Amino acid sequence: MKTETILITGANGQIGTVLGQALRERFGTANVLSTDIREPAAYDFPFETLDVLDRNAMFELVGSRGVTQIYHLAAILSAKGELNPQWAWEVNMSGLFNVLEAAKKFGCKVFNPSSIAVYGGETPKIDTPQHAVLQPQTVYGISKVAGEHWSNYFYQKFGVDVRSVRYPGIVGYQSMPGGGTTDYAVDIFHHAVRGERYTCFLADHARLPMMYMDDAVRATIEIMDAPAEQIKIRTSYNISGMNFTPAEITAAIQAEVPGFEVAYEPDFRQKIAESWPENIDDAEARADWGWKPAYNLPDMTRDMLANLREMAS
Ligand code: NAD
Ligand code: AKB
Repeated sequence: MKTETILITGANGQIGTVLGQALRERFGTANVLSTDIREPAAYDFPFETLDVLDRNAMFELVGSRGVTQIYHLAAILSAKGELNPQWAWEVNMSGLFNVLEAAKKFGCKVFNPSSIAVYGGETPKIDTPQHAVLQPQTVYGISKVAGEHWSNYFYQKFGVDVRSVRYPGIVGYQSMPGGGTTDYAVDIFHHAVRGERYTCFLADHARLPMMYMDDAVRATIEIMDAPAEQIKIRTSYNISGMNFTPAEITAAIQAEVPGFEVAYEPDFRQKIAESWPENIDDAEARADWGWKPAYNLPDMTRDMLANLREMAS
């Protein structure tokens, strides 16, 4: 087991819940400090309440615990961000600044996730290349573009070892999503397992890049593990898993759950989905640090249903 001292921000969210467990298995429970503004309902691992906007509290924790790696997951996602843009900007930008400044002061390595939400406007939507035009249409996307560039700046100017991937929509059974446009792809499974009809807030044809949680956690650990010279992009790497429409994921679930019904009532999130790529090209991540996804839509569907059924029994 490697000796690192880890701090996770936003650890009580969709990804942090699962990544935190993976990091505890890898580095030892005592060496991973989970933090969030919300305390988990129940936990048996080190946890502290931390608002990422509280710079003094963050510096105190990072310094006093001898933190060597920060996984910065605290953020306001796309749909929630559109409902309160100034709050989203403040949390996403000032929170990141506090992490980068703490990393600079205490010599930490940082994981700062970005998103497919950096794309929009004139960006090609099919096989969107790594170095495409970035014209995000949401405050969340704007904050992710700015955050990518600030990460690169701290790397170039101060040598802070910041690494990042542009996650697609993440689907997992272990935790619920926190206010994004891709959340439907988790909700739909919970309805299917409960035997309920699902009303989807995106249109049936809204194709988006997606990834199973296992792949997302593995990508995070692999990019953080890679030798520094292999990380040639210090803004953020495209990583691809799968892509599907609501109609396609419905059909995949119906193959396992006959009679499952879905209705479509697109709301404001449909416009956000329309601004994002349908699938992205991740050639650089594959070439530089060996990224390769393991799950496709049928594999993910079977695994989601099996795990949710087991959790319900
Ligand atoms: P989430 O919304 O599920 O969790 C975010 C967590 O941050 C929440 O637990 C929330 O309580 C916490 N938080 C909010 N404000 C805070 C503050 N001021 N101080 C401390 N904590 C605060 O998000 P997630 O899906 O787990 O996403 C984690 C990261 O991955 C984010 O940067 C997000 O942009 C990125 N990402 C996620 C997805 C996805 O599909 N889940 C896709 C692309 C990128
Ligand atoms: C969201 O929908 O906001 C996130 C993301 C793709 O960044 N899941």
